[in-house]
Amino acid sequence: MSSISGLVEDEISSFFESSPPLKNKEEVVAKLNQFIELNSSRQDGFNICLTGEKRRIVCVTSGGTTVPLEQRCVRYIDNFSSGNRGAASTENFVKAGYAVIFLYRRGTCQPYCRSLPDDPFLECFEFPDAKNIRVRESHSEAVKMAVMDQQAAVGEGRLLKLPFSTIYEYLQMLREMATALKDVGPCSMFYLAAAVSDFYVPWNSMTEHKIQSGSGPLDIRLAQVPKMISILRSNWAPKAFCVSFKLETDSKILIEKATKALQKYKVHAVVANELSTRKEEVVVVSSSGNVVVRRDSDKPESIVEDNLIRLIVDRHSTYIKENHT
Ligand code: 9Z3
Repeated sequence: MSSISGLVEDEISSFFESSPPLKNKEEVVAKLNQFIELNSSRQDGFNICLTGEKRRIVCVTSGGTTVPLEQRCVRYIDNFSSGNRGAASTENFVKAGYAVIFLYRRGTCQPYCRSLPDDPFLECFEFPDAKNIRVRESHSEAVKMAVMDQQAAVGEGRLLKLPFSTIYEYLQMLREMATALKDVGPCSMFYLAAAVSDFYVPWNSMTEHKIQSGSGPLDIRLAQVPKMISILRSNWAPKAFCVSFKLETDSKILIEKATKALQKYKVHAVVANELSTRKEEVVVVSSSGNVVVRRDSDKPESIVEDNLIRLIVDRHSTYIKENHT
């Protein structure tokens, strides 16, 4: 594995040095280590594992990162992502036997909640009388499945959910996660579906208080966020299987950009998707060629992640076989 250039490394170091430290770092690290320890000691119930293989652990990132404009943040720039891809992928990874660390943007879509209405708390319940509360018949199956599946995943120690909001929190948490997973080696995977800001306001050059409107139009200079995938691949977790995503709105440049990302960041696959069709189809770009993955349109319940995760799990199995020591 060729290491990244000194310049990129300097940019990355200075990004972290100037970031506001994670508020709950000890708690995050403790939860991560406990989850990883629990799952690395398990070989049970993993229907796709190879003989003697430990339980696989995937880190799924989901939702968009925010870029604060003020240190005491009132305004921020956001990145589009509902979190649907990450949540649906998490469900499929758990189903395939993986333990999942779900690193998600606060307030975005959660695993097992896709069949619930937008405001489940207010829409799913009714009061037959003043003393009782019950689930409406129309939502009972969806609520039952959501609660049971989520509780089973968490109860079996297969799902750890960690929230972020800002680009600073996201990248620091990703680094903690990669460092914690380093020893899991080829059985670990990074599935980077979060929509990560390309531009940000460096903390040191950010105003502390709310920007005032009295001084006329606002000029903001955004710096480029250093691409962390390269250091994740070369230093943080070089043995992990790594899947990144490429989002474009212009389908004409999508595959070319995804292919460039594959080569530049040396990830194992890039999932290319176009904004308007992302729920129907994606293209998995890798060194073994490009595969179009579609939702089964003849099955109304089918989602593209069912077929996508099947393919990714398959690729991960091959990777483990090739790198098993
Ligand atoms: C994706 O491309 C995801 O598939 C979506 C999912 C964000 C489109 P939703 O959350 O949508 O289901 O609504 N994620 C990665 C987007 C991204 O920021 N990629 C970077 C890029 O394209 C590389 S890290 O340059």
